Amino acid sequence: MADARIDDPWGERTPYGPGTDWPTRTDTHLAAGITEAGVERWVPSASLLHSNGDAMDIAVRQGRIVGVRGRATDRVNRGRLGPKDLYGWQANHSPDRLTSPLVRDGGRLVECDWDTAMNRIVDRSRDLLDERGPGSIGFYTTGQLFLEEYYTLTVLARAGIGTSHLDGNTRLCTATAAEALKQTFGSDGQPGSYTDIDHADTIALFGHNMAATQTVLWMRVLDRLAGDDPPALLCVDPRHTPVAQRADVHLAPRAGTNVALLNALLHEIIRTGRTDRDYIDAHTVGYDELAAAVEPCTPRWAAAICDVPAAQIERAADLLGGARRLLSTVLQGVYQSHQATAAAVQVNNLHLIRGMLGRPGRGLLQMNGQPSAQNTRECGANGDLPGFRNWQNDAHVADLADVWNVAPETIPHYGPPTHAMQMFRYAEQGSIRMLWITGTNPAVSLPELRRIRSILRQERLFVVVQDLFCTETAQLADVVLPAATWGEKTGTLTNADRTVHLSEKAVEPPGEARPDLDIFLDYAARMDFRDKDGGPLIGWRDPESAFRAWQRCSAGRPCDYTGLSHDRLRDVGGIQWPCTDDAPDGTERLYTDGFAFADSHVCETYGKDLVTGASMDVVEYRSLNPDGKAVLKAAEYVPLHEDTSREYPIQMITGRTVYHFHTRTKTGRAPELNAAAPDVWAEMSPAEAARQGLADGDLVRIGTPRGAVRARLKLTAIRDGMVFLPFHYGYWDTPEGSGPPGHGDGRAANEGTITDWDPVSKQPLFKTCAARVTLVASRGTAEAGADAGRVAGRDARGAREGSTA
Ligand SMILES: Nc1nc2c(c(=O)[nH]1)N[C@H]1C(S)=C(S)[C@@H](COP(=O)(O)OP(=O)(O)OC[C@H]3O[C@@H](n4cnc5c(=O)[nH]c(N)nc54)[C@H](O)[C@@H]3O)O[C@H]1N2
Ligand SMILES: Nc1nc2c(c(=O)[nH]1)N[C@H]1C(S)=C(S)[C@@H](COP(=O)(O)OP(=O)(O)OC[C@H]3O[C@@H](n4cnc5c(=O)[nH]c(N)nc54)[C@H](O)[C@@H]3O)O[C@H]1N2
Ligand SMILES: [Mo]
Repeated sequence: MADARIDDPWGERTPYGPGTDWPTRTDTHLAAGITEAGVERWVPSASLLHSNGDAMDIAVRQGRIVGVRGRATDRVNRGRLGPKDLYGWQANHSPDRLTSPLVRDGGRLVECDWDTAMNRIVDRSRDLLDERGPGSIGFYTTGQLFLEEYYTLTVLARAGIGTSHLDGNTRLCTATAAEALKQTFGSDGQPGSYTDIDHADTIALFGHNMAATQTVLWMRVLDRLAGDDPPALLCVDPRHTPVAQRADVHLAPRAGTNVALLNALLHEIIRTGRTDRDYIDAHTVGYDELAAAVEPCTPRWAAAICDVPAAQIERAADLLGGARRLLSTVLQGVYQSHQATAAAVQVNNLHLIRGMLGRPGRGLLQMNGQPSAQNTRECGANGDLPGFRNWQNDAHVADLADVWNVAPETIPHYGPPTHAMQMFRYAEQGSIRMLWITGTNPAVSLPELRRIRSILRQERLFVVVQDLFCTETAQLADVVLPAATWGEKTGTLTNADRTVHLSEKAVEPPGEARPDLDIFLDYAARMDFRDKDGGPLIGWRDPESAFRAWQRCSAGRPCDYTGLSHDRLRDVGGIQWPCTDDAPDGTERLYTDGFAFADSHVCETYGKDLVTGASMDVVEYRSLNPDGKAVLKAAEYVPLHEDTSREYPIQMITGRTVYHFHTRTKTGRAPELNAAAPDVWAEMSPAEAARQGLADGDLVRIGTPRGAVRARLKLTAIRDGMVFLPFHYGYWDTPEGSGPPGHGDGRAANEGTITDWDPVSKQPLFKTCAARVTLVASRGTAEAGADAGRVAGRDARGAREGSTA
């Protein structure tokens, strides 16, 4: 089926009706010349290239991965796989994998042995601890390791080093999902379940291009749409994505106006009396304030802000207000946009005032993006404490100290854990002097890259990068550690609907590459971290014992893992947490019976102001929410920080294509995926292009006050007044530097994005800034034609992805 699934990412339909089981369909891709009979072993795993948690088995032959097969018995995908799942594994065998550590000597990175590399890190850590204290060391991790690894990293950073500077790239990804859940329900934890798709009569996607980014989940929706009694679909996205193409109502607002739109939807639902008063009274606080806040937010008011016809907003409100089983999903069009948390919380509010939670089809998915972002958050590797503990609650800190057998003062909790954007600020200002980066490529993925590069290049900052490849970030490091990855190490990962999967080692890592867990354990041993009785702080040695240590830490918390084990996950496949003695098969939906995590003794936060981000204290929380109910929190719309101007007349948004994962370190090395989208492009509407004097295929420059990108222009169905850039493409294919020789423009969308973040979740704004798009060379001229061959190949396929109508 090789290229078929490039041309059609979703494959054949298996239609089904409401309340029935999603049929199975087993997707397989094996390397050329290999048949299933030739596979020696199938090793259980799950996808590491998105948050959907597609269960799969890895095909092994002669010590090499030779393909993958979806697991038909698993609750998540029932056998299906997406294009990245099918082809992405080939990156594991890429000849340019890192196979030994590197250290910087005389300005150059040179190969060395593990002792040399680790000793450099340990020496620097000790010096810094002596001279400047724990606040001089920071850790920036990812949403792509395994639970066992995050937990180990958290213990060594928070209790070993004693630093509050530990965060994940989940800050760029789903910090807002976590924050929105905390603000409304008191704790992180996905309320809904993917099985809600099987029951819903209405599905609403807010800023979520599910067709491209959770292809298997979209197959589930497509199969419902193809079956009896299909659900109605609402899409809120400024682009005419494949989701928009299937929608009954598509709202395409100006970027950054989600709060205005959602307030108008809430206004209409309340005005027309389609609220569930009994549910509101029994389970929520704050309704009167919410109703008063959205009272002036008429569809006409929002229409002027969002530039969406008022009648369409009313149609959307009808759909949402009339639904009996409503499932909503929210993702980066909200989380990375202006007023991120405020907007995401309004979707929670929508579900609460309609009583649309905790029943089949009545679900809410504040989505994740990365495969194990959920674990980063649970384990406290993300700027929270492990087990969704509340850093403001001394009893929670004491309990954690007990689990780790350290004094409570050892765990920094005098203020909120440092968020990633602030960590880079501290590194820029010079208080952080060592930054250990694991499984993320900030030299491409953080906003305003010129600034990021200059921070990472500083002589005084000691940078450690732990990765599979010599990425743009690794090239700026002082020490590079070669990591093993998916298929080469064992661990667990939890998807966006709380389903935990085991991913087992199938093959040996290349050269001297080592699992991230082994690297962290090695560092902890060399640093000789101790607990308060002088025993080793970290007593585990392998993934299974690390998992057991985590189970103890999770016990009694919302994300309780005590009923799980590697063995059970191997036998059963995916299981949703909480999984305990009382709920041995896991928990399909949270909040079927009230909001226990919102109790002031349990909750992960006492809440924040949605507009300013100011934190509340326990006294304020208890007076607002004495009985531990869900909190309805209103937010007023505030205008964009960087809006369009005469000089920068176009809104710039960034995002993804179905074929690539982030900075393409894996998908760029899988031939089918790379060929499908080999180079950067920019999308604009035909009318906007005409206004700017541009045409399809032109080479254009997208400039912002911070930097510029050169890209081929593609005319698509997207709002006028807007340009879209995929953010996948890092350095040009030259060995050195960030731009092609001869001109200073880059290829990464983040050359132009802004250093600005949501006041509540601290998630950066990748989806709202102002830009100017100018012609570099017309299509057909010599300069524009230099890479015409590649561009033609991409366009033929590009027509099926992204927003092309
Ligand atoms: N193929 C693929 N799949 C992936 C990934 C990948 O890199 N490639 N990455 C994974 C990860 S980590 C993540 S976080 C997810 C992200 O998954 P998505 O959130 O679905 O992806 P994006 O393309 O970032 O953004 C979604 C949409 O937001 C819209 N948008 C932009 N601004 C606004 C706005 O102001 N309001 C609204 N309502 N919409 C707006 C964009 O037009 C875009 O279509 O995907 C995951 N899956
Ligand atoms: N402009 C713009 N910027 C964005 C976004 C956007 O929509 N627009 N989206 C943001 C979002 S949602 C995200 S999630 C980030 C993603 O941004 P990044 O995290 O920077 O993206 P990746 O390319 O996934 O980087 C992961 C790195 O980890 C390495 N890796 C993979 N597996 C392993 C492993 O097992 N161990 C180790 N040690 N390393 C491993 C990979 O080789 C790769 O270099 O980008 C953010 N940046
Ligand atoms: Mo993400």
